Amino acid sequence: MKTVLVTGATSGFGQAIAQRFAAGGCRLIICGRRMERLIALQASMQQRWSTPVLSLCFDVRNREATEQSLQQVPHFAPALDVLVNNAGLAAGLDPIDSGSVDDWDQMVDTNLKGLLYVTRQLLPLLKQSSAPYVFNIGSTAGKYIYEKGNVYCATKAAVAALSEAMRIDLLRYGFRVTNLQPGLAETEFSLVRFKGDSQRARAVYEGLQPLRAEDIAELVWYCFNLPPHVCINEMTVTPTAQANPFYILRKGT
Ligand code: NDP
Ligand code: 8X3
Repeated sequence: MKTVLVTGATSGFGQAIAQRFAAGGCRLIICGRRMERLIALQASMQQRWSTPVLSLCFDVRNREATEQSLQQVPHFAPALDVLVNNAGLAAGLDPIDSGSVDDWDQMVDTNLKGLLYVTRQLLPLLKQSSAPYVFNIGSTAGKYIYEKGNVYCATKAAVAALSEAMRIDLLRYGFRVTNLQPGLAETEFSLVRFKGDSQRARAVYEGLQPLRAEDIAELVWYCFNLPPHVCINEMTVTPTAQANPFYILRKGT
């Protein structure tokens, strides 16, 4: 039985990815800050697929809490086969000369430093796997810098750089590392970015069929199930109605 750890499993991509691996017969470690959601997801996966689940509630920005929580993993499983670095967010959408420094801190500390804390702590356990795999959830925002995306785009460009760095530095250990870069996907992402403004969040997806969290989960599952000698380095996926962040076909336009 393979063991899979997903950060940001309380919502969106992370939740769908955890469910996909659970349905596929894996053992799951699910992480996030919202304990009640972790409990609900754990219960539903145990009930539907008899999945062994460990729930870890911590904030990836808190290095000490992250390290302490992840110390439980070796007691749950002797090796870790898959790490999905998914926890992340965009906070705000403002020009660089008026953006909130608190928003910048939150994005850098979560999307970049949090990913590093989690990965560093889990690498020894991943090395125990016969086929270790790291998925980093990047974004089209890391490929194409758009107006007011500044710091969010920079963190996702950094995720691309770190994915390549992992493939290089971990080459000798047989790691597969994929940077999965989605475009517009309807999750809680925009609600978080616009700090609860649901009208503004809804407008992001108006007039087009966005990606669903389940689409992303299916792609992760596909990559994972390729023969172990095949490593997809990068995967960029958009809704069919989105060529890139600048060309989007919306009904009525
Ligand atoms: P959601 O807001 O639905 O999910 C984000 C997840 O990240 C939640 O489970 C949240 O859990 C977790 N998270 C956020 N901050 C922290 C933190 N400090 N510590 C621990 N966990 C945290 O958004 P998505 O599913 O869309 O986003 C998942 C990833 O995909 C992100 O990295 C995002 O940047 C990326 N992405 C999203 C796209 C989209 O259009 N939706 C497109 C491209 C990339 P909790 O609040 O419980 O801590
Ligand atoms: C999320 C996609 O285009 O809103 O990373 O930045 S986008």
